[in-house]
Amino acid sequence: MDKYMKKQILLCLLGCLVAGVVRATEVPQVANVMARQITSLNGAWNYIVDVQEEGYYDYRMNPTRWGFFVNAKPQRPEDLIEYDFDKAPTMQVPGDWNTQDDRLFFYEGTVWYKRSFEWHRNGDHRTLLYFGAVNYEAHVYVNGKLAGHHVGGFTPFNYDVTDLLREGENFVILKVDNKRRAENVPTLIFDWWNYGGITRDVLLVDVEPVYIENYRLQLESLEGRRLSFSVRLNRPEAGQQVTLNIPELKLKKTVTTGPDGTATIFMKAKPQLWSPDNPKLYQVVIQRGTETLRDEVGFRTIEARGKQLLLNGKPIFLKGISIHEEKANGGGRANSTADAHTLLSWAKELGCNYVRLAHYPHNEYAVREAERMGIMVWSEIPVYWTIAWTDAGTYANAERQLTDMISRDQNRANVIIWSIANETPHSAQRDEFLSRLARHARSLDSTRLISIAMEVTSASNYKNRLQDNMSEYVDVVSFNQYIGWYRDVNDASKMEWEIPYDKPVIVSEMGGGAKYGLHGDKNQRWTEEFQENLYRENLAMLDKIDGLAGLSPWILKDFRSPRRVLNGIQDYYNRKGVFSDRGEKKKAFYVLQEWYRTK
Ligand code: GCB
Repeated sequence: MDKYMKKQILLCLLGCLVAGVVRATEVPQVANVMARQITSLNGAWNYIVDVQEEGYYDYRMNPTRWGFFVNAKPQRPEDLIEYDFDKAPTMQVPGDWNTQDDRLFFYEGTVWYKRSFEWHRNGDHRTLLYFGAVNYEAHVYVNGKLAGHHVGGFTPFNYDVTDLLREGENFVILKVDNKRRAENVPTLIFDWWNYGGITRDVLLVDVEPVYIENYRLQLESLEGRRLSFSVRLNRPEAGQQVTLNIPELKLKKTVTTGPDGTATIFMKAKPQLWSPDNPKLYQVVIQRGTETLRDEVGFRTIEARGKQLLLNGKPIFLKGISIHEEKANGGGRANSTADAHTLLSWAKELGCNYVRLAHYPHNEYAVREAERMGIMVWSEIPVYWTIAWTDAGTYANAERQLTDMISRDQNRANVIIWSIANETPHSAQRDEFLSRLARHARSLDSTRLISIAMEVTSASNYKNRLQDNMSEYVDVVSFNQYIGWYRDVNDASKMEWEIPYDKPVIVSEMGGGAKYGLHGDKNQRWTEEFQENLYRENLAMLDKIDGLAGLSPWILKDFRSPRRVLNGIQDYYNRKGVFSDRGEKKKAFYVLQEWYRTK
């Protein structure tokens, strides 16, 4: 053994002693991940479908130390190992499993994923393993060791895996489980496809020991055009200098972090304001030593004044449409700028300046593409229907999803509303849960509006009155209503609305189903004419709502749902799209387009 090797071994032993057991740690989400030093682990991953979780539990249902995550290989000819990732088929990551393997179309359960990768130490740098989203529950293993466990299918998470990595070849294995459970968020029932798998990007992120974890750059107020910039390092380190540079504004400022590793600065500037008519974004460069992050940031204000919504101080009407994160043609989870662009172009053609990204945080590409296209966004977490209101773990899970959604998108000028729930049944426990969430959202971000999709499901004497204890916690009062579909047909013209709150009103859903190409009388359900008439009657009714500030009908495109079983019509699609699942326009599209022309 030469001297050099001896030294290496000694160092290694010392490292192990200091670190105790070698392990990974979950670290707060790194913001603006695409601007970092990244290596993509997207592509073909081997997978094993594990219906009974044989790769995790032994035959007495105890978690086994010899699970699939160790990636065992026979050492001798007589060795018994009943799985082999390298002989298993592959699927594309990111991507849902349901549309990549016919056998998995309806599957809800566990699938194991594995891929190998090369890694080389980069001085004292750290390596984070980042997932854009995994639906729903993920156990992540690196070289056979648990890196971490995550629940929640639509938000990013990352682990510092440096201490689990070795020079050269490494492997990462995931156990992904999308079984529905009562205490999950969303819970057992929800009206969309439970696409399972590693549905968003997987990246290795190379960071220095100290790095910029997140930052926030925004317009504080229109008066005096004050910008604020705050930055947070990954650890409480004082004296770090961070420079913000916005060349087009000739603005360059340096801040020094305090003992908690954060710094904030206010400055005067006169940026052009971001708006749907002029979605102006500025190139921004943030630097700390040798670390450089680039971003595109827009500046605007959004506020509610009485029943008015003001963008940059001027009243605005939100001409919207709701969207699920499903590919434009043929379905499957969407996860690319191109996917987003197609859907958002359809919304634009409809005349939209706004979209409701339902019912969970969509991928970052979609939010950014909407921002470039001048489309405002309502972003929400899947606190949907019958959540387990009294379960502490459920609350913690919802709060975590809310936190991660906000920390990912807090610099997006187009995101104007955080919504924390959809159509939840009233009760004291639900009020407690939702008011806590609303307060939490406000504590994280006081610059955007908070809403909840409430509901009105009946009216006495045709008088619809919105009544919800949560109204005092929101800035914008929103509700879903289905007159003409779940409620009486053809009585929209008789309906009156009373919304007893001095806040802007958004109708967050309305609509009805139609099968593209099915024609008939306007009273015949499932025909395009029925849906067209429903839109006509509803839009005329909405015009009479005092304080109506926006609308996001349900929905842009037919989307997959296991609850929609009517043969020959639904075939596991919710047919309320104004586009079919293949992107064909239904008649209702033109009614809505015409109405938006007048707004
Ligand atoms: C709703 C839900 C939405 C459903 C829709 C429907 O109120 O918010 O998720 O898909 O109704 O089609 O019933």
